[in-house]
Amino acid sequence: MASEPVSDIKPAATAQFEEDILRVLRRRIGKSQNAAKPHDWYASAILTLRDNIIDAWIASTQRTYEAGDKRVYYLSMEFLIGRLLRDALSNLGATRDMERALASFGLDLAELEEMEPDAALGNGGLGRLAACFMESLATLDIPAYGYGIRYVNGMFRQRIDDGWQVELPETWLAHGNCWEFERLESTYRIGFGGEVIAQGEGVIWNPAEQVDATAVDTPVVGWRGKRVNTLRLWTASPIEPLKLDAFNAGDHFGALAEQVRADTLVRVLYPADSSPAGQELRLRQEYFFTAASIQDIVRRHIQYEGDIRTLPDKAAIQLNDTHPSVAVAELMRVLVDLEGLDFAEAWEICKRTISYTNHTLLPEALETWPLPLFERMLPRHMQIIYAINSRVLREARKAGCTDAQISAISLIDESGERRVRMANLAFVGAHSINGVAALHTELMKETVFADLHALYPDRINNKTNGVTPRRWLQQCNPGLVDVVTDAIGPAFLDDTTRLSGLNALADDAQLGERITTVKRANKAALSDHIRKTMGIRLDPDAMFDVQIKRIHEYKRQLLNLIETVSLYDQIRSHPERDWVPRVKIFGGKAAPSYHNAKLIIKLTNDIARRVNADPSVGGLLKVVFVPNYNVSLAERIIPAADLSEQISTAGMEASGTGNMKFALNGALTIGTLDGANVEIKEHVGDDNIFIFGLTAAQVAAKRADGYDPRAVIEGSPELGQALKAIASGVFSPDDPTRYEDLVNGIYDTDWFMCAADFDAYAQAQRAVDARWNDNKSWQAAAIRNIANVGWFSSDRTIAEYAKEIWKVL
Ligand code: 26Q
Repeated sequence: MASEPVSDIKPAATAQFEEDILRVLRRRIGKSQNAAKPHDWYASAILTLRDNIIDAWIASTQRTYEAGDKRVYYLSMEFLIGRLLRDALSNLGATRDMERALASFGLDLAELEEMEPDAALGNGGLGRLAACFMESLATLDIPAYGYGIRYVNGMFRQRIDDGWQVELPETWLAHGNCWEFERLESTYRIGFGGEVIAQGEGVIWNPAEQVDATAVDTPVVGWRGKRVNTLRLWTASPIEPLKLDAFNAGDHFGALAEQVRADTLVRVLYPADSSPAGQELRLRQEYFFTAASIQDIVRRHIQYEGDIRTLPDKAAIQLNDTHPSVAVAELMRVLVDLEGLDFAEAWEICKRTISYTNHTLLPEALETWPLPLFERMLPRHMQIIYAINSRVLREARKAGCTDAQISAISLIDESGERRVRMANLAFVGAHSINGVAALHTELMKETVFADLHALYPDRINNKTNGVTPRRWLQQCNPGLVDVVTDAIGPAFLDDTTRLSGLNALADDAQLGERITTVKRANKAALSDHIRKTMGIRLDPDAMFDVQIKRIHEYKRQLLNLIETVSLYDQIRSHPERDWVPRVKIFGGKAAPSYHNAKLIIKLTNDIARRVNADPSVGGLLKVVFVPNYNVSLAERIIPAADLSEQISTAGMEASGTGNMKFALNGALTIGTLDGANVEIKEHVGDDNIFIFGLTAAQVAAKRADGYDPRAVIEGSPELGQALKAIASGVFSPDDPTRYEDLVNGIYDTDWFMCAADFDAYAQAQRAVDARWNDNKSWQAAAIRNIANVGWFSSDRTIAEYAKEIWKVL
């Protein structure tokens, strides 16, 4: 890495690593140097590095304790971490020493890095944001714990069979996990079901069923090793693992039933990231990890401070979406039932401690639970929710709310089968509710939270997302780091806004060439990888046009595909024009139950098969669907992208964070005025981004006025032709009607307005071509992107949370 000195003299640290690796290999892995297999070396390297981390970790904890600092608790059902070896090495400045130490045994660090499984304990944006935040919290030296679930099976592995997605379990723990520490002493009992009985002044909850939650800790190293924080993931175990009398009586399965129940709780991540699966197990998971986390927080506070009343001064609890919303009721239960506070005082403590981040406006994604299910599983919490609701609705009445407003504010949705609204619960129980991009936050105030916002106008605030520049620039694109360091010095490594120094050099032809050379090398490396893994040959001199993200109709992969088909048509009709050679790269997983998303994957592969085999496009167009898109693949693909597709229907993508990663690595964005694209445009300047299509307000107006997609299609011959080709089976001769319904959906409803935005999108793509042909101008735009997106570092985001919400900076 550019930031580390290169020296021929073997530094002490290298020699120390060599010695330590051999000792670990022998004493902890139980292998001699001769007998060691690659995985043994891999484990030795991680354990050796881990030993280096532990001292800083203990020191960080000690420092917080002695200073009596306030701690941040980030509660999230998902942490999409990816690999940790390169991250930890780089943040500790130990990459070179480890590389040299391993080389002395004839080993290649890069090869060992590839052996590490991705920790994929998340679906997509929300989980990856939690991972970036954990790294930035440590970097900013903020004492923090991430709390989540140690899923045995994380996000499923995606295989493509005959073009279709097939889901396979991801077994990231199959060879153990070198990074984690089980903390048996941090075990809490978690109850479910049963009944609530009155006792004296208060009540007692007698759960019908209990499991133990045990902490498993992973250290999180900040940049330059400043601080090491803890990611604490809960695992479940039965209180009575084996019912021996049942076993002895011959009921071998029944004897193990509790073990199975506990295992099931933490077995698998729900692979849905929008329409919430309403399953009982999901609610059990939510309560399990939330209750364990709240107990741990309260236990720590009382141990250090002695007085539960000072909790808000020493603890800030951030809820990552509504998945841990039950924390509001659980904290109230602990304060009132276990700590003996009166309800009013507990309520103030709860609100001052908790804050909530919203990540979606899609109505179908807002979490609600059937009231009977909630009451059966968490009877005491249901009582507390009723009590909170009556306080809140009285406040609303006093403030002059109408009946309609009251029913919108209520924690219970009474419109059909009664349901508990988790977003309303989080909102009323928190002192801060934030959106994740400026537009998203404004829409929160105008739409889903309008009535709650009117009642509590000071609570909603914006914290535009960010990404960690360590993983998403320094580690994934060392070539670019070298060039930038040569150009403006290394200050940007500690403060990404210093990348702005590049603005003065945007028209420097030499810098432009050097950045192009790095991009070319990254594209060649990606092409190599795709050739080896998929057998497809790509031309690294073509434009790499990339859309990688979860497959969702609102993200409009379909719009991209329709335009691809249209381009294919035009290349064939006008082979004489000087088309820009393009590689269209797609990647992303579909929720297993999301029919149209799976169909879109199949369509991508059907188009790819046809286009890639057509000699008449003469290599001007290639289409690739990269299977099993995950964090590690993102680290390969993003540095190799020229064009970043961020084309969601305006108003629907809360923020996006991929958009930031691409721009930071010098890709230009083609996108709508949605989510953080709006702010990226403001930072990079209108001339350095390709914005097209309806605004959020126009989308809303069109829907209100009655949108007629059929009329739009009739007015756009290119669109009509492409749709006809797809619908008539040009790409699916084996099953000509495969895409009939999908295309009919566009003619009849087109909820996501692909038709409405098609012409503008196609036109923007031709503007992209024109800019690409002006090489100097493209290079300057790429430099201005890199120079001006330093603001989208998660360090900036976390500093804002810390100052404005948590009050810890
Ligand atoms: C809820 C209940 C039951 C089952 C699943 C879920 C569930 C799980 C995950 C609902 C939503 C999610 C994930 C949402 C998500 O990733 N949202 C994204 O968050 C990013 C970080 O803020 C934003 O950048 C994206 O715009 C937003 O889509």
